[in-house]
Amino acid sequence: MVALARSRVTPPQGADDAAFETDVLAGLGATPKRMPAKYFYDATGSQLFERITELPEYYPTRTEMRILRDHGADIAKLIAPGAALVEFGSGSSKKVRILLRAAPPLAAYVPVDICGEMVEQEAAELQPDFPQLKVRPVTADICFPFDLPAEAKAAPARVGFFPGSTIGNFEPHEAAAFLRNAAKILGSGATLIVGVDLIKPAEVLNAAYNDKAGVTAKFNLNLLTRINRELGGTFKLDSFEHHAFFNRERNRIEMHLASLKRQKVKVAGECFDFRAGETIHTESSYKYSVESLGALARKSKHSPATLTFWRFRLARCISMRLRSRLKKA
Ligand code: AVJ
Repeated sequence: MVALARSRVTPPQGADDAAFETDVLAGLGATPKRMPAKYFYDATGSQLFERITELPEYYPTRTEMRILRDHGADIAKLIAPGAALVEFGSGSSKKVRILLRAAPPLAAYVPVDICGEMVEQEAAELQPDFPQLKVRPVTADICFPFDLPAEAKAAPARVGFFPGSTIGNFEPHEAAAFLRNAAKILGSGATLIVGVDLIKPAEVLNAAYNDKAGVTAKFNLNLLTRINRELGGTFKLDSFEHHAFFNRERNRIEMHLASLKRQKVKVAGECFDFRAGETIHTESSYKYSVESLGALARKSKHSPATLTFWRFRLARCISMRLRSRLKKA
């Protein structure tokens, strides 16, 4: 539990209680009602997500692990010896282990996650397996600028690692802003290795977000439990239902929590009305094509000239290399 105690020393940036309350109240006050997906990841939510990754229907994690195993050596060539590796939204750090085994000696590995407990604990578990590596966890919201540890700042180069199709949780304009923010954090000229889920048949997508065991439903509903606990909410969990479907027009999975009846809910002293069937849009998971991801990168002003795609035949995820040519802002 040393890891847990240490996590309190690192102040969560942009992920504090005040931001949670502000965002939840704004989201419930909006029409249609919505909630930022990043708030799924409290300790329980992070554990539930780990269970999702093991579900038979949920292919992205398994597929990406396979890509990393089959092509780890090639992907690792993007990392110069002595560089610092910064992982955005590191979660369980399972994927980076494969990359670390293939990578040259590094100045540091910096896992960054919004869930402080998770990032500290995973770092503590990773360290003994890579005794030479300086593991320097950071608790931060990756949507905002954050400070890198001294070892990473001093390194001659920084490489970002953003697997898991987490980029799909952002609206396209937010994803472009994320790329700009990552370039600012890593420094101009840095490389970012991104894993994205590709557009695929609706049946496959719908099954992945509507698993038979109901773990995704639990993950979705846990957001209400968190609001009840942290913001004095009065959500009744049995009067909301998990809805997930592929929106073909926008190439995104939408997750919603649907109110099963007309009801009032209080959060942080404010009252909110729900019609029967009204939903809170809790997550979008955008699916990309090689072309649409390239267009996004260009829009975010990362040089298209140095864009390299990793195409993996038969695989359902792709990784993309972006070399930021941003002038220092
Ligand atoms: C962690 C954002 C990649 O969108 O597939 C899984 C989260 N939500 N099942 C995804 C999630 C429901 C996941 N990401």
